[in-house]
Amino acid sequence: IVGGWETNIIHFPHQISLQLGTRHACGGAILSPTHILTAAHCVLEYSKPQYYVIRAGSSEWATGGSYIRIQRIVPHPKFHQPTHMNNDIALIQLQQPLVYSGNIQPIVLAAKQDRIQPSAQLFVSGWGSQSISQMQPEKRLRYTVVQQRDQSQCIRNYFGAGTVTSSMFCAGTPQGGRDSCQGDSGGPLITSINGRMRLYGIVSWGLGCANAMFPGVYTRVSEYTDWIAQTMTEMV
Ligand code: 4AZ
Repeated sequence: IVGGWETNIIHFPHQISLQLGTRHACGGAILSPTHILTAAHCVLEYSKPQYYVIRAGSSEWATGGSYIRIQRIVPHPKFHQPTHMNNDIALIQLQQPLVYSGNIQPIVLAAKQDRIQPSAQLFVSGWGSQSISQMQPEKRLRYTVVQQRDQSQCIRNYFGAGTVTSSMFCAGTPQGGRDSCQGDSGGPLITSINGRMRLYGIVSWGLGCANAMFPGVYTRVSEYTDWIAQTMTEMV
């Protein structure tokens, strides 16, 4: 997270750290006691579930909370990273159910018809780096506040560098300076919809971090509610 603040997991109890071996790899969001939502590009390299664990309920990715193994990974069937980043979404099933507490809570998905104001505050959180040159994740959870950027402007800005589709949205600030960054991928972007916090985006990609011209690009969660519901049912 660039241009944000340290926080406590109690304020983002849906946030998890997805780890490869003992290293933080990506973020994720709790949907149910046994289901985590993350980005497909986070689980593509080593899609064998036995290589992964998650940590929930801790402000520090390396210690505390609940440390749980993964049973199954289902990347979106139409994710093809070599071509582009479209459909960058994956479901993870845990071996043991999470026990909910103040530090461990599910987040409800934004619904298909949900619309947000351009001025809506979007909260993105994670252990990712505070600058593009930082190689290690942060020890403690951080967050920042961004706004959705104009879709056609974002498509134009990324022209030649990447394809922003209608299943993605861009978020940042007019001046730049606030963004998700390396290590935040797969993590949650939440916002208040009709007075309730909803999962609106998944950290997916971007050119560098916190550049006003190149805002963060997020998977538009509301495009995938059917796939998520159906896949969760099939996973049980
Ligand atoms: C990454 O490499 C990454 N600024 C995550 C988010 C963004 C860029 C890169 C968005 O995981």
